[in-house]
Amino acid sequence: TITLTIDGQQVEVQQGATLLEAARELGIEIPTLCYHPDLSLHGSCRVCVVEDVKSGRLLASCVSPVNDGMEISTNSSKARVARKTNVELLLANHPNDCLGCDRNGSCELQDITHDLGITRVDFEGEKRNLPVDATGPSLKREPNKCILCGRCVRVCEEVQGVSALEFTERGFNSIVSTGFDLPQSEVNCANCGQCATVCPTAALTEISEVDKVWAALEDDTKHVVVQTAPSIQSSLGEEFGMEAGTVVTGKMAAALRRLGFDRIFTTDFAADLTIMEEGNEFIKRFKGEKNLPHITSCCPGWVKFCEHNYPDLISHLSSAKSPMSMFSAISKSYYAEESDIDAKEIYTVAIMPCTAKKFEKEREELAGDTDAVLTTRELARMIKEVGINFTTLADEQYDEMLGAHTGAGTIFGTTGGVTEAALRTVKEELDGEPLGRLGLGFEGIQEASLEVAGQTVNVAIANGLANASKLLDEVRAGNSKYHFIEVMACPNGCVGGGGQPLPTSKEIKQKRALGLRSIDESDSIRKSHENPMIKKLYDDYLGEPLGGHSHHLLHTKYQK
Ligand code: HC1
Ligand code: SF4
Repeated sequence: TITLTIDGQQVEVQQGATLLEAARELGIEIPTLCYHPDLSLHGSCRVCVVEDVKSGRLLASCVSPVNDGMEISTNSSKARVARKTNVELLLANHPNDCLGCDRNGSCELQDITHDLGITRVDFEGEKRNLPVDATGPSLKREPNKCILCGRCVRVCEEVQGVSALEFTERGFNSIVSTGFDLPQSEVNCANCGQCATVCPTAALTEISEVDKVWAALEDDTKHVVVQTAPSIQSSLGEEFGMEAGTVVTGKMAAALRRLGFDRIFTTDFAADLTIMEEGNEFIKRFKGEKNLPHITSCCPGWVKFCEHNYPDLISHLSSAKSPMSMFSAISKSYYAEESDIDAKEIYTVAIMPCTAKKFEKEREELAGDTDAVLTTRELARMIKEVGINFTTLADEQYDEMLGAHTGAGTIFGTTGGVTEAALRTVKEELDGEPLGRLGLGFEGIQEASLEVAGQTVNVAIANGLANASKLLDEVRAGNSKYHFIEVMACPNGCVGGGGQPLPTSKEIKQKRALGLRSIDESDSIRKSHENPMIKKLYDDYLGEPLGGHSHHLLHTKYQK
């Protein structure tokens, strides 16, 4: 270990620790911008400078390793002036439109400016006037707001293995852009939005559909149904100051009703439906030893990544539509008929933790299913706009029919959940025995083996696209031992989605995941095939899983 002094307090840390980590051990908060706990170190913004008292040198604390006997001051006047100057230089060429900015209130540059007591900027910087890329469908890129921290570049390369973003040009003209400066919608971007979750400013944000949804709600000719994705139940509260992982399902239902939605339903219902279709599809493939490993397809960022990078493996993807798209298809067919509403009047809004769901909605194979997708953050904006006091709302229930859910559908929102939900149904269907505990955690790749009807089933779960590639390379090479692979594009699954509340980190995502697990554990029905409304849907309308009616409504194709 290494012993050093920071602001007069002695601290002992492991060799190789950084000054930033050592200071945090002592509870000393040094501001940072380019640093992100889940990414590699960069050290470019120099907002985290501290003074090495013996040499008088300024060190970027996020990248400087500790040395024995060091004396560090985080708040000497030299360190404070340097830190302030570095932030003022960033502000000198930053647009001054905080009031109307998407990240007003959640911008890290704004927070640091405030915390450092910067009330005016004395440097007259030249402002950039670069075009905004809002060609969509998921993300808006506003280079004028970029502070070149490189977090988006790093997450896209290190966590996703996509490398759709890069630094281009030099000096004052440096920007983060796509290859050949093409619109983000025309490159290999998966639309996952991880870049937007690590961006400290509004240089990367989702394309908002809030105005479209307000217009639908105000249109008397439309019957507006809303579905809420599984993972939102344990994250939406963060937007209102609640602890990550707090279950707010009841408050969310109440808020949606106050916003004027005609029916409040849940994607959890459709997740159960996906299990019925996809579970039976897997059983068919497993028995026939065809297209194995079976790979899940409910995550649109993953599907896009697969289409770009592994088009040769598309036959392994489940043909089942995602729960979101299944829900929308059922809302405009079965629900419309049962409720005696003209399907053309039904407007389906999906609240998703995800930016890629905006892309999924626009896919030509799924055209007409979902009318609007709002991220968790966009829903929070609507709730705030009308002044609903979210934290004091009394719990309300989902509406009947497409509001019926199980614990299996709920855990879809966290890594491993789709696999566990599928196996609960598959195992019972094949050998009549309930599934034991899979004991899944949070690692980027997890695996499990289980005995089903006298045969071994090997499953693997990947979250984050770089991890998915490792499993996919084995499949391509013909040496994968797995029968079932779950892929979620975002770290930790949908709880870590690109549309979730900010800021975010591994710890926050894990708390959200535990929130979902707690819903499952306390649910009286925990298996998709036991959802009473799912049974009724098959009895009254669909017939059987993988039947003709299901195939037409609930399955899709992919593009090579
Ligand atoms: Fe997801 Fe899914 S779990 S993809 O992470 O299969 O977005 O929450 O809604 O469709 O159910 C997202 C979450 C979500 C779908 C389901
Ligand atoms: Fe990369 Fe995902 Fe951002 Fe696209 S959305 S640039 S894939 S991080």
